[in-house]
Amino acid sequence: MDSAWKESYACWLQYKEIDDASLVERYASYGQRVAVGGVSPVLQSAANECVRGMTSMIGVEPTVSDRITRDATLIIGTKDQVSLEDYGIRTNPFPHLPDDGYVIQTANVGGGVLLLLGKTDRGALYAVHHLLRLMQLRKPVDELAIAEGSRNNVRMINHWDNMDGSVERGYAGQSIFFENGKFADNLERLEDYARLLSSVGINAISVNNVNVGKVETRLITEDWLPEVARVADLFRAYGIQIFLSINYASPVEIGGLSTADPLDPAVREWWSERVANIYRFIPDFGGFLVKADSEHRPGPFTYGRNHAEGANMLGEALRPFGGLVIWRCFVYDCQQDWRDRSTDRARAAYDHFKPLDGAFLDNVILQVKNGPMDFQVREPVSPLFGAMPQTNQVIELQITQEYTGQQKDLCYLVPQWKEILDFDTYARGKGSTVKSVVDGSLFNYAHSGMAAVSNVGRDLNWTGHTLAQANLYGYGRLAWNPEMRIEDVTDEWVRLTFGHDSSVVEQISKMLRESWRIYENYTAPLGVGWMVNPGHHYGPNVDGYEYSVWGTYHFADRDGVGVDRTVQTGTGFTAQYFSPNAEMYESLETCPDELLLFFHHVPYTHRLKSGETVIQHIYNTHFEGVEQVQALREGWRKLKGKIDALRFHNVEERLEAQLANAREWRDQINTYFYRKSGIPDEKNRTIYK
Ligand code: GCV
Repeated sequence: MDSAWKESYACWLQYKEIDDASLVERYASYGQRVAVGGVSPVLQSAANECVRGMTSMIGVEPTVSDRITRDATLIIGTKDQVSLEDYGIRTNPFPHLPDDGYVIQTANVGGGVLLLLGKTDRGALYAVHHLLRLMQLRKPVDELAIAEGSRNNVRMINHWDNMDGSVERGYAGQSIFFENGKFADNLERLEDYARLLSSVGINAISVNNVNVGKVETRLITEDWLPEVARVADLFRAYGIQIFLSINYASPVEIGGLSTADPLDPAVREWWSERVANIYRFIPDFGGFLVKADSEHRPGPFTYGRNHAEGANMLGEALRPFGGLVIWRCFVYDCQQDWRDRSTDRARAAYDHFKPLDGAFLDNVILQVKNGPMDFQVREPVSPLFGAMPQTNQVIELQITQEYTGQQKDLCYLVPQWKEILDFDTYARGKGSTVKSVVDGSLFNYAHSGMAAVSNVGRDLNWTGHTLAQANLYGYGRLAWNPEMRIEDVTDEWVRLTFGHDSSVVEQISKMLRESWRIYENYTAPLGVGWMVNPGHHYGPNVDGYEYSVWGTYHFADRDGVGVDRTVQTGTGFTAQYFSPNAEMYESLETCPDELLLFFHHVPYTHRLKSGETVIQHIYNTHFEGVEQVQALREGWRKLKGKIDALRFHNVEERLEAQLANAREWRDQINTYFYRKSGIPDEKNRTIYK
C-alpha cells in the first residue's frame, strides 16, 4: 500500500512518526522493554498493538517479554498479575472500576515505568489504546495516574450484512464479513476492523443483518458454525464477543417443525439444542439479536404470543451459557393507513412493550431505537426510555447514514447523539437522562448500554466518505463515555486522523460540528421527517416514503402541515412521555421549534419562537442550507495541499454531490410548500414554480 492509501485505511490509528525530539525521547524511555503479564489472546493483541504503535511513532521497536520483569519500562497486564503496591502506588482504584476498567500509572521505579493494567485482559488492551492515543495526541506521559471504566456494559455494533456480500443500508461497498454466499477470505481486513473497534472500546458485534434471509438462517447450524467460530476467535482476541441475528421462524424453516410458537415444548427444545450446539463451537458466544414482527419478519404474534413470551423462550435457551437475547423494539405495522389516527406509528413501540415491563427474563435486553420513528435527522427521543424500570434496555443508534445523507452528504452525528443521551426523561424526576437509563444506573439494570448500526464496508477507507469515519469513532467514544464533550471527541478524531496542523484541525472540526444542522436545514423541516425517495431513501420526495401508503404522513394541505400527536386533538402520543415533557410537547407554546411538525399540525402562518412563520422558516432554512453546503465546500478547498490528495479528493467529490443534493431538496421542498400554501417568499428569492 502506498502511503496515501495507508492513511485512508488506517482511520484514526495512523501512528505517524513524531517529529518532536524531546517528546520522542520521553516516550522512548518507556518504549524500550515491554513486559506482558501473560499469553492470553487479548494480552497478545495488546502487546502487538503497543509494539506497532511505539515502533511507528518513535522509530524504536521495543523488546517484549511475556513475563513481568523488574527491568521492564512498560508493563501490560491485569490487576491480578501486577500489584500496584509493588510499584509504590498506595491507592488502588480497581475496586471502584467496572469490569472493563483500567489503570494507567507512571511509577517512579528505576528510570520510570509505565503500568498499563486492566481489571481484566480487555481492560489492559484498552489501556494500551489509551496510551497510544495520548502519544498520537502528543501528550506528556511522565505523570500519568488514570483510572477509567465504562458505565455501559454493552458497547455493540450491529452489522446489517448479508451473505451474498450486500449490506442493507450500506454506503461503503460490499460486506467485510461475507462474499458470494460465504464468509469472506480476507481475515486481515477483519483483524484491522477488530483493532479499530477495540481502540474505542467496542465489546460486542452482531455480524449478520437483522432481516435474516434464507441462507443466513442457517448460520446457527453446523453448515456455518465452524466459520462463525473462526470469526469469533479473531474478534475474541480483541475483547469483542460475537452475536448472530436469528430468524424467529427457524424451527419451521430449518428445523422441520410445523410451528415456531414460543410456548410449544418442541420449539423450546429445538432452540435449546441449537444453542447448546452453538456453544460447543463458540464457548463465549454473545447471544441472539432479534427483529420480530416487524416489516414482514416472523415473530411471536403469528402464534398469538406477546414479545415477552417470544423473547423469554430464547432467553431460557441461552441462560445456562450466559448468553443474551437482544430483542428489538422496532415493532410497528408498516402497512398502516396514516389517516387512521388510532394507529400512529410513533406510538407503536411503547404500546407494544410498556405493558410488558417486568415480564422479561434477566438475560433479555430490549434494544430501542433512539426515536419513535426510524433514525430521522430530527425526532424526539423514544418515550420507551425511562418507561420500563424493570426491563434491561440498550439504545440503538444508526451510524450508517440511511436518512442522513448516505455517506455522500457530510452529517456528523455526534451532536445528535449527545442531545439524545443528555435528554431528561424525568422518569424518576429531574436528572433521569437517557444516558442514565441506558447505562443501567437509573434502574439498576443487569445488562444495558448502547448498540449502533455499522457504517463500514469494503471501501478502502471503510466508510465511503472519509469524514464518515468520525461517526464510527464518535460512536465508540460516546459508548465508552457518554459524558465526553462534542468538542473533545471531534478534536481528538481530527488530530488522530489528519494530524496537528491547526488550520486543518479547526476547519475540519468546524465542518463536522455544523454538518448535522446543515443537513437538517435543507431536508425535511421541523421534525416532520421522511420526505425521501422510496426504497433507497436518498434525495427528496415529499410524498415518496414507501410506507406512507396514502402520502399523507406529513398532513400538508392548503392550510397547514404537521402531525397532530397531542392528547387533546391528535393521536395522544404526547401522553407517552413523563411530565413535564408530556406537557411541553402537548402545548404549541412550549413545544420546541425543531420538533413542531412532529407534534402539531399548524397553519403555514403559525409563528415559531424564532419569530418566523412556518412557511418562511421552510424557505429560509432551505436557501440557507444550500449556502452552508457551498461554504463547506469552500472551507474544504482551503485544505488543498495540507492533506493527502486521496483523502482530499474523496471528500471534495462528495461535497459536490452534497451540493447537488441540497439544491434538489431546496427546490423540491420550497416548490411543494409554495404550491400548497400559495404564500410567496418574503425575500422574493426564486422558487421553482
Ligand atoms: C434492517 C428501516 C430500514 C430497514 C431496516 C429497518 C430496521 O426500516 O429502512 O432497512 O432493516 O429499519 O431497523 O429493522
